[in-house]
Amino acid sequence: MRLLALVIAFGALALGGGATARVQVVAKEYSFALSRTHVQAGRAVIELANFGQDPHDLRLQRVGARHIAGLGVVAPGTQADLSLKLAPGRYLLWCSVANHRALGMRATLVVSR
Ligand SMILES: [Cu+2]
Repeated sequence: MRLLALVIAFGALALGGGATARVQVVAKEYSFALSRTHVQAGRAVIELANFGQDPHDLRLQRVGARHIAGLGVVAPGTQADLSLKLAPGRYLLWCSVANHRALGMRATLVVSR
């Protein structure tokens, strides 16, 4: 019963206005696959999960903005979370290790208001 109450409370939170969007980025040699490519503006947690055999990192930049956010290198078989606030726009995500971006480790995330 207590568990059910918790589940309901969590569901209400997830539907509420201040919900945090979660996006998982699966990194492999050499691709970035996003669990979702559209989120609402606001708080977000982006998880970089390294399913590959080499270290990878994450860079994220809103098109037209100068600031680049990101995560340091994540070892194979591990993951890391980046918490941030996303303004509406189009974001480019990529791995900045060596030439991984050119090899295909890039993706686009659209943030709507
Ligand atoms: Cu990489």
